[in-house]
Amino acid sequence: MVNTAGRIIGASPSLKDIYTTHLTRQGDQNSPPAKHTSVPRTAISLVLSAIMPSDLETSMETLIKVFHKYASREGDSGTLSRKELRTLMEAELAGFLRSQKDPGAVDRIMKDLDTNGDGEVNFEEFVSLVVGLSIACEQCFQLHMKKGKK
Ligand SMILES: [Ca+2]
Ligand SMILES: [Ca+2]
Repeated sequence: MVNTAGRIIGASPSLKDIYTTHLTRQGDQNSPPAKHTSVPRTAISLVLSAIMPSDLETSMETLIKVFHKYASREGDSGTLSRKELRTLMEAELAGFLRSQKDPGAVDRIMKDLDTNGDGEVNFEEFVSLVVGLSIACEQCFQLHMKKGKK
């Protein structure tokens, strides 16, 4: 009596067999069990998402890249100093900075962002600035849409 595993090892399976066995096993982990026709589609979408990230994935990557571009300029390469935050805001958030009448806006923002009080802005603290501004922008967007409908 030969079990399934024995047959697979003994019969030197073709590449196609290995491929379908591997993908079927992967499919089994995600219910409902994948039919053979849906397996290639899963493989294609995995490849596509690696080549063509979504808008949101691209935005997240951009956020990380922008942060590190400025954070790596001086001192700790993983955090923004006051000077690095100023440079980042002048280059990347120029419109927002212009809208702040207060000449000490960057210092005030720095103080607000630095929740752990170490005098530097880490990525987590930086993201709260982006989230805050995004929420404000989205509210403007909603108002604009409502006006457009009337
Ligand atoms: Ca730094
Ligand atoms: Ca901090």
